[in-house]
Amino acid sequence: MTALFSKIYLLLACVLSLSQNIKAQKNDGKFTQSMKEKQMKRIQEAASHAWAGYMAYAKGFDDLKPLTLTGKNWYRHSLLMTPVDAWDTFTLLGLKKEAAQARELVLTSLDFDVDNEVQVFEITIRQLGALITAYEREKNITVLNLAKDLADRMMPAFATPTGMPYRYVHLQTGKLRDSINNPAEIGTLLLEFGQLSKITGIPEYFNAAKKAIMAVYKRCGPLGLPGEQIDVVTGEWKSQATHISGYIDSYYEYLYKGWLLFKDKDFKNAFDQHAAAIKTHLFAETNHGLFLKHVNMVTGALLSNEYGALDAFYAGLLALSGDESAAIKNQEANYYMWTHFNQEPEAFDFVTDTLISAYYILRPENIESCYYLYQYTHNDKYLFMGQRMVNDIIKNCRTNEAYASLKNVQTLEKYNSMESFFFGETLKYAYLLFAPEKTVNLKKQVFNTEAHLFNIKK
Ligand code: DMJ
Repeated sequence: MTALFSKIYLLLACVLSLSQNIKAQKNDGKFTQSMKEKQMKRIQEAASHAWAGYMAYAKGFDDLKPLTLTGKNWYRHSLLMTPVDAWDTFTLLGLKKEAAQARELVLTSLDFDVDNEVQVFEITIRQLGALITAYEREKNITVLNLAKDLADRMMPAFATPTGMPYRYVHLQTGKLRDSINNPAEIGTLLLEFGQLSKITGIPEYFNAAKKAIMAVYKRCGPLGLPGEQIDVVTGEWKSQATHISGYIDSYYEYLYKGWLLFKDKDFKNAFDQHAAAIKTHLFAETNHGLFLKHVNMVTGALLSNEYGALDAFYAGLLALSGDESAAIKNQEANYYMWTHFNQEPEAFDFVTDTLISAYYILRPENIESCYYLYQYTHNDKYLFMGQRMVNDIIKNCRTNEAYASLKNVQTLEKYNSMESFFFGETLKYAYLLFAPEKTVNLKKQVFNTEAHLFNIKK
C-alpha cells in the first residue's frame, strides 16, 4: 500500500514539475512587440509621475525628498541636479511636456557662478555630461556656454604634481579640498572633458583628463590593477584594496569608452591589460553565475566576497567590449542578486549569501547591463529580467507622489530619497531595453557613466 502511495506521489510530482516547466518556458519564451510596448508605456508613466512629484514639491531644488515632500539641495545653492539629469531622458522617452519643463529650468535658472564647493566627479558626470548631450542635440549656444563655464570652473582641480585632480573644487574661488581621491573619480572625467575639447576645439580639457586617467594607470600594482584610494599630490596609494566596485568601477568604463569615443590607443591598451588582470585575479565563478571579489592589489590576497548594485555595471561593459561569454555569466549573477533578496540590495556576500547593505537607492546598473546584453545577444531572457526589475521598482518604490528609495529590501521600508540618476539612468536604460533598437546606435554613440549620450565624431 505504502509503495502504491509513493508511486502515485512520484507521478503527481512529475506531472506538477512538468507543468511548471512548461509554464516557465512559456513565460520565458518570446517577449512580443506588444509586451515591449506595454513596458515602454509603464516606464514613461513612471518618469512622468516621478517628475510631477519633483515639480509639485521641489521645483528649483536639486532633488525631491519623496516621503517628506520637501526639496533638497546638495550644496549651498541649487544646481538643478534633477532637471539637468532628467532632461535628455524625457526627450528620449517622448515626454514632450516634461522635457520642455526641464529645458526651461536649465535655460533660465542654471548658474554656476555660485558659492558652492562641488564634488568634481559627480558634477562632471551628471551636469557637464547632460549639458554636452543637450548641446549636441539642439546646438543651443547657451547650453554650450553653460558647459564651458562649468568646465572652466572645475579645471583648477587638475593642477596637481601628478595631474590627478582633487575631489572638491570651489566654483567661484577654485579653492581645492581633499587630495585623497580614487580611480573612479579621477578617471571618470575623460569623456566629458574630452568631448568638450572636440566641440570647442580647445585641447586643454582633453589633455588634463587624459593625463589624470593615465596617471592612475601608470601607478597600478604588480597585478596590473589599481588600488582604491590615492594621494593626488604624492601619487602614493592610500588603500591597496582592488575590485570593480565603487571608487574604481567607472575608471574601467572610461578607459574602454574613451577608446570608443576618441580612438586613442593608450586607453585601449590600458583597458585590455586591466580586463585580463580582472579575469585572473577578481573573477569568482559560482553556481549562481560569475561574481567578482575584492583582493589586495599587490599580493592578490582575498579581502572579501562582497558584491553589490554598483558592481552590476560590469556585465554591460563586458558585453560592450566584446567578452560576451563572461558578460552572460556575470549578468546571471546580477539577476541572482536582484531576485534573491526580494529586490537588489546595495551589497551582499556572494559566498555566505548574506546581506551586507540592505538598501536600494534606485540604482540603474543591473538594468543597464540587461540593456547591453540584449543589444548584443538579442536573447529575450534579458527582456524578462528587465521586466522583473521594472515590476519590482514600480511595486516597491512608487509612492502617491513620486518614487522613493528603500531602506531595506527585505522589509521594503522606504527611504526619503529620489536620486537624480533614477531619471538620468534607471528609467532611460529601462525604456531603451524595450525600445526599437535604432533608438540608440551604439556604433555611433557612447553613454557616459550617467547615461548621457555623446556622438562619436570623425
Ligand atoms: C551613477 O551616478 C553613475 O552611474 C556612477 O558611475 C556610479 N553610480 C551612480 C548610480 O548608481
